[in-house]
Amino acid sequence: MALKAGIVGLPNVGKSTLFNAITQAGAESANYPFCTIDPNVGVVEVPDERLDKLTELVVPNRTVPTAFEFVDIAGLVRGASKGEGLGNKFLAHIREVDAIVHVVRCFEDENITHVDGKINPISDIQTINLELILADVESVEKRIERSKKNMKGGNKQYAQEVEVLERIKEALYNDQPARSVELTDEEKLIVRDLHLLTLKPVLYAANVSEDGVTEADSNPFVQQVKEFAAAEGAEVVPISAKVEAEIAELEGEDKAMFLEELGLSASGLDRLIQAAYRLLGLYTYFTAGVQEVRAWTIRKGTKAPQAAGVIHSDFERGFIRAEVVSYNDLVAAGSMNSARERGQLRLEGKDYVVQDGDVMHFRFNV
Ligand SMILES: Nc1nc2c(ncn2[C@@H]2O[C@H](COP(=O)(O)OP(=O)(O)O)[C@@H](O)[C@H]2O)c(=O)[nH]1
Ligand SMILES: [Mg+2]
Repeated sequence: MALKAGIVGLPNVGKSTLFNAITQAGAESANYPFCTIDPNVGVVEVPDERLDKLTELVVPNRTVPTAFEFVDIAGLVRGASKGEGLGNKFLAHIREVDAIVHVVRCFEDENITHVDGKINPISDIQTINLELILADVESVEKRIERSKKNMKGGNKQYAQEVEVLERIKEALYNDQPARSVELTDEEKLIVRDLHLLTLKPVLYAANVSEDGVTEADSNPFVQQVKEFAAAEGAEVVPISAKVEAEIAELEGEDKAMFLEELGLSASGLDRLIQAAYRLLGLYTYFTAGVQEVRAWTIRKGTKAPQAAGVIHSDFERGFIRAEVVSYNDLVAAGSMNSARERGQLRLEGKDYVVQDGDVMHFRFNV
């Protein structure tokens, strides 16, 4: 399961700089065989305090965080939905991602050209959003036309489809993204195969100048982005792509010293990765053995056998049951044995819905 967050934004806002920082920060590729081999795709490990705590408790031979992919999506310019720049190619790439990280230029630098000649984060955001909306209008209108033809056969399903799509179309015509339309689970299913761009969850990465990282909160550009995002219910992560690229080249003590010089406690990259992971709507469960303590990613609502299948298809095929203890119970008990003595180790069957933070041990037979 390779979940992807796509990095979008106007040219020269710092997308590639951020992407390079992400890939340099590096993930042990041998641990993530699912990952795509593509220069525009980078694997990121998800920092998780719970994994650190479990490592302290179990003292395993190795610890493996969970991961997902970031994609650097180049080529979005004004007019992309009409084929400008890389146009449709860009749009096809963005259809494949599960969430969008929208990089917004909040740094000033005379040497770096802005496509519109001046820094204006809100106008930049609206330019990108408009292209995505226009692309969706095209998809929705096409589908409405087709469904209306099919409706003549008397199939109620098409009438419902048209009703939902008309609602989305109206939002798009009002410059609102498809995600602003309230949809039931059933309706979401109806529109799913359209892969609407503006239905994908979004977070904004406000790229600030290297000397403005600690004052990002008082940066008026960042403030504007925050106000805009708040109206949409979206999150903003202030970050300096350039600083992150420099941090990514350092290790250990050098890195700590550099962060301290900048007055930062942790890299902005970690905050961005965590925010993107939340945005993907994912749960993490853990396996904790002496060989390996490891975090695994599932979608909300995944049942035990399918969760086991993320580790290996044999685990799913031959699933018998799972021993489960919640992370909080395990940490409070201090060890697997005392959790068992306290009766906090549960045996769960194939209908168990795995919860975020579950520590699982699977019994299987193939
Ligand atoms: N001063 C400054 N320059 C930056 C920053 N982030 C990116 N740049 C520069 O802006 C230019 C365009 O960046 P790039 O990442 O290629 O933008 P992209 O077109 O969005 O991929 C490069 O010369 C970067 O070095 C930043 O935070 N501050
Ligand atoms: Mg680029």
